[in-house]
Amino acid sequence: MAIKKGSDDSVPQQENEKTSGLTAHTTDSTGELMTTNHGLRINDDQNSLKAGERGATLLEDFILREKITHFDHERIPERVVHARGSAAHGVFKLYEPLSSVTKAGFLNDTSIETPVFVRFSTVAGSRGSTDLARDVRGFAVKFYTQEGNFDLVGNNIPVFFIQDAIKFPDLVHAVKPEPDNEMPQAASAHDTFWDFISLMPESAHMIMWVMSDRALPRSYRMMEGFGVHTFRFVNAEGVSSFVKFHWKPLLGVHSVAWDEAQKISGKDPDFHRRDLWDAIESGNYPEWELGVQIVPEEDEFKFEFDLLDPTKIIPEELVPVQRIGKLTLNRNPDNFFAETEQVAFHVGHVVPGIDFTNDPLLQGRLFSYTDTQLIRLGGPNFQEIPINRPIVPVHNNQRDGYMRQTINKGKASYHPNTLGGGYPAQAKASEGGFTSYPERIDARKVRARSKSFFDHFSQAKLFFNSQSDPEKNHIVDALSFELGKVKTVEIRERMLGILSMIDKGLAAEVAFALRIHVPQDPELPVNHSIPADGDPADFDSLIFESTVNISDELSMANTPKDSIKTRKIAFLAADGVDERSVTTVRDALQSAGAVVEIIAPRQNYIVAENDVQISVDHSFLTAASVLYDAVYVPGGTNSVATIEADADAVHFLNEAFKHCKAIAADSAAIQVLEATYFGKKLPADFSDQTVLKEGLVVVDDPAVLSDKFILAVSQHRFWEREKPRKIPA
Ligand code: HDE
Repeated sequence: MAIKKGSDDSVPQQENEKTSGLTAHTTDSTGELMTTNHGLRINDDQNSLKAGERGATLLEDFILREKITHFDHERIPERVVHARGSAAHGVFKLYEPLSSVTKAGFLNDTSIETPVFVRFSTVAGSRGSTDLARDVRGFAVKFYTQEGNFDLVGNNIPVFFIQDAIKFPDLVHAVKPEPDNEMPQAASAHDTFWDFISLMPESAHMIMWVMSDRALPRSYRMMEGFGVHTFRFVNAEGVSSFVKFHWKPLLGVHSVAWDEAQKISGKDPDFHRRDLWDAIESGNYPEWELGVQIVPEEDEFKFEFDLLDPTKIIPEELVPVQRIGKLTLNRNPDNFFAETEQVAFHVGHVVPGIDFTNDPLLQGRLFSYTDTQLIRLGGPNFQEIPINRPIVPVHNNQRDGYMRQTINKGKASYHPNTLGGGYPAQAKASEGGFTSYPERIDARKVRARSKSFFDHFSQAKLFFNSQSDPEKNHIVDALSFELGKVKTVEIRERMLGILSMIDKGLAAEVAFALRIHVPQDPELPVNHSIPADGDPADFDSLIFESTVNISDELSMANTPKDSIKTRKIAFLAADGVDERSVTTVRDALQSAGAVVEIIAPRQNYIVAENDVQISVDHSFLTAASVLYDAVYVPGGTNSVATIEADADAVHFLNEAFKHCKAIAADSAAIQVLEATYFGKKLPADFSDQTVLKEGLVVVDDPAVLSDKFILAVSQHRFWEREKPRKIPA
């Protein structure tokens, strides 16, 4: 929508419907003539102005200079953390009013569809780094509510490495590439990270999550989100309760294998970005339910952990998650830079009914986000960039600054005033004016941490104990990999000491891989970030008893596995393929919501046994097993012979087997499976049991095969296959 000339609004308003795709500065050049930035029509965009055809370029060429100058300034500083990200527009719809706990308008009115913009990210890597780094994922949601923007700036892991904001720069310096040689990119497997972590026992719980497969999501669409901190809800009567926010993906929580993640990083470093984009373009809109855990204010001290400690979860066994509404992402951005890069989130963007607690990490974040936008977006007017604007009008006496867009009318830019009629006026609470929750604070000023924050291990144990055996093995492997990349032996040993406080078996297995000893009877580690005059004894870790020993929600093994929607399935075929063996299975998989791609030795098409042409999506050169969820080999004598003899096709299957994916073959193609590494181990008969345990399906009737294959793909992975633990690919 164009800026309204003569409008009374002081800020140019964008369409009230954020979802309509039109924002104040949206432009579409279709059918338009080219102009300079000042509207002059350009006659020649191919040649600079010269003194003669072969002559020197003239300084006079203002068109050339304008174009090059703009280009020279195209980059802005990337985010200090979370630089690599992808985003989408969508809507949030509430199921039931939450008036008993919060007065937030968008959590009370079920008829409102609140527009949202969601940005997912990795933390450590640069803007151009791989999506598949072992890392926490950012999950930042901007709700454009009728009461202003509410930003839920969370992660896909419910706890954090540190308890106090003052340690954040240290954590980030430690995980970023090392400062002398800027290596490694987007990776925590190096000395400075583990040096820091091994001195910070408070990170133990988070480390368990980051070393688990949670740090390797299959898709942004298949990961949970968490607000991490305990926030406050406040209702219309002023009664407050504590709240933890959760996002639960409707497709379940799924991950890839570490070997796979590393290979995807080479084959398609945009894997998550592409997956999100493609899903939305094809109408498979990603969905999450918003969940809340509510704790009445009087129960603040009821738990064995401190609600203000961001290294702790509230186990769902103690406080269930109520699902209160649904988030649907239904539109890709029009312009990556204008929207995804320039969006500015801030934990301090709240609406009446949502407030903060004294979590010391949250308190520090309340400072950081505006501060970072000032440098990243170049000044104090970043809230005027279309993606950051609220859908409600903005009226205040803030003025000027770099790149100011708003043309404020009138003389009065101060309050109180009479020249402006006293406007803009303050809003009473009954008019939606924000009032802070009047929490009582009466304390001495200290630099200290509550003893209730000193239990660093009970929830790390809870997480580890709640994992399935394959998940535990993956944590052992991840730690063996990460510490195996650490060169300083003392750091490895110190970490083993920490791991032994979590689980002796875990420490022993990692020690075995590193071929060093777990320190004998290690003392509870001291937190080395103590004040200069502090007594280390005052900073000793404690171990509290957890009232919950196993929490089912913490294991991805318990996630829903009832759908193959949007799963990508590769068909390996060549000329001479049996057309029915392709189309019957393809139709069945597609009707169950999967995406099928045909991969052949060459691009474009293959010719089936019956001379029908079948289009090809990729050749073995442009596709890779790691980019698919499952593989199928159809029948047809010549196709089977070609695939069996093609080393890339056999490698494709070997990798799919190694990464524990469902594999199916028409029984007329069994010789292709026999040509693989795992061919030697094929079970004699492929019963339903085989499907369930091994994920291998070989049947001669394509219709029967489809049913069994769908069941296998919905299981996501058959990690039990890893038992022998040595599968080459
Ligand atoms: Fe952030 N964080 N953070 N963070 N964070 C940023 O803000 C910071 C923390 C999170 O997609 C920065 O605009 C401090 C926890 C996400 O644009 C910066 C502390 C959690 C994103 C910043 C934390 C997060 C950021 C960098 C410790 C999970 C990406 C660029 C006190 C609950 C948002 C920017 C997006 C981004 C500071 C800790 C989540 C520098 C000081 C805990 C998802 O302001």
